[in-house]
Amino acid sequence: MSLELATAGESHGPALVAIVSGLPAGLLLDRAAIDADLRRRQQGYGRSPRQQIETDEVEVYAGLRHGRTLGTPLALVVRNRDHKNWTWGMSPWPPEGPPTGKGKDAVTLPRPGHADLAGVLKYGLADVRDALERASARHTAAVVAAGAVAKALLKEIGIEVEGAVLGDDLEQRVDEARKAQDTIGGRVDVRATGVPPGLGSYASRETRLDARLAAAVMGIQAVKGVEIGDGFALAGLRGSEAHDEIHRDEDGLYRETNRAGGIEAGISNGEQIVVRAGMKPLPTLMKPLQSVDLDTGEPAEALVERSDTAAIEALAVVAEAAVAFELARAAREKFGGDALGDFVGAHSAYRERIDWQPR
Ligand code: EPS
Repeated sequence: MSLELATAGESHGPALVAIVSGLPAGLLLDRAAIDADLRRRQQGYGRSPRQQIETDEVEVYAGLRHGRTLGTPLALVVRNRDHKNWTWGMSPWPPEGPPTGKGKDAVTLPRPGHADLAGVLKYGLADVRDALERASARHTAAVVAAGAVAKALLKEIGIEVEGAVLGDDLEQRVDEARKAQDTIGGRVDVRATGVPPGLGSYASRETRLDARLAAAVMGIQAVKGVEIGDGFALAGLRGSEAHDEIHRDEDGLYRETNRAGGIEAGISNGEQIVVRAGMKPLPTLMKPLQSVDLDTGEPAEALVERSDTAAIEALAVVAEAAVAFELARAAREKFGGDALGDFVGAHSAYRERIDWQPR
């Protein structure tokens, strides 16, 4: 059984869409819990005025009846309220009437660090907007909606996932950057508890849980680095300092340290899963960097438009969702089942076989 996520949607188009397939039937979803995660994603310090326009809420178009999954593809939609200001500029069909509203003028000033230049070259576009709209981190609302569903599934087998910002000087850094008309990045970590040993496999690169989690988190806009556990710091240690010794007491096997971040050889080992991510500073600058006007070929300053100073708190929520979805995928592969009870039952039987309980 394979849990999959497909998303679609542009930043200022009508809506974002997420289709989650491979869920078992009978999972109870809580609309308020999904909406609460969507709100958490929007509320971080340093976000753009766009967040005052949006109040993200999930709508469900398929796969759910009376709050329970049907075991069929679940179709989630998050509308872009801002689309009303872009109805001409982002009309899916050829717009009627003269150009009006936002997005009516072509963007030709690519921002260093954004998708703008690589996107227009790759796809042969005349308007940078055709590249930046899908590349926008607005997309992460769809990931968070799907992640909330994954968290509901994981909860059924006792797994909890939580993301947090690393460093406590966030607000000061945001204030200073905003004053300087600049932007910042930052670091987050995501911890998953209750993950049994045995998710993922060393059999191949595609099945390794660490590789899969790294890809899931690296796939989030603006992420430039991912670590599992102590990650890069392990490279500077000796083996005797780096590895987590194995002990046993009356409750079973355990480790006193968790430098491996809960994964050895691509398989969860029963310890807390720890994934860290580093985010680059956001590329839309109020004091723009040097660029080239793609229309004239002349030097020009990059595009300036409404943007965030920081989105690091949002990243903590999005990375939590991405990690939850990947763990749920790995759990679906291991425990299978068309009905929720089959899935939960297989997990219980497996735990009994390996005599493991979360600490
Ligand atoms: C983004 C630019 C900004 C952000 C957006 C991501 O959008 P706008 O140009 O509409 O102000 O607000 O993030 C969101 C809308 C969101 O919901 O997270 C970008 O260029 O990536």
